[in-house]
Amino acid sequence: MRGYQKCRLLVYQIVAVVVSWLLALPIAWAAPVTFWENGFEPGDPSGVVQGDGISVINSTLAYAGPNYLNFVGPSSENGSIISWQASSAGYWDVLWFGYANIHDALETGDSVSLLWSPNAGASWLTLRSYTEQPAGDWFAFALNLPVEANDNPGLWFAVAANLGNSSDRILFDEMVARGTPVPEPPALTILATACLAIFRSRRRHPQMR
Ligand SMILES: [Ca+2]
Ligand SMILES: [Ca+2]
Repeated sequence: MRGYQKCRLLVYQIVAVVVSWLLALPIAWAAPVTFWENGFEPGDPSGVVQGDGISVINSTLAYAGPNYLNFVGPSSENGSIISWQASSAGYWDVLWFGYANIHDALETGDSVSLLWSPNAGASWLTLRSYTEQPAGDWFAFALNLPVEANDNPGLWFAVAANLGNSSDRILFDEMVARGTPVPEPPALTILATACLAIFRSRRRHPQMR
């Protein structure tokens, strides 16, 4: 390959990359969208409950709507946990938002953890834990999930509690998971294929300049 042909190849490659990048920008910059939510408005947890002290309560105390999720002690011996399937298939950059309310102080030994699973509950990873916290009002939590949560149909969320006595209580409401839609590959593939075809055609037919 002569020098000017190498140069032209490089130019075509750079143009293909830049144009592909520009085409992807509107998708990459798209606002995150909600792909899972649970405000507990059906009046049940809408998840898998294991252990004692987990219920949905209809009360004006709810952060939004009529219902909230209630954890009260004492938790089961190995903890009480509720989990939800929240597939992120088709979404990147997953964020889990929600509201919590430590209604009665969490003393030493009490804990409530927000967990996620990349494999439909086969294993769990802790995103945040609350322990030794004073009682308070509703507060927001926002959790960035690692890249393993991207485009993952096995994504599950869970809340696990170890509460020592009947006065321990923590509430949750308005849980939402958001993500950025995964860019559609066909447009980029077609563009790259077209650029490559043009380049090859010009190599075979040098008069096409
Ligand atoms: Ca609610
Ligand atoms: Ca307490």
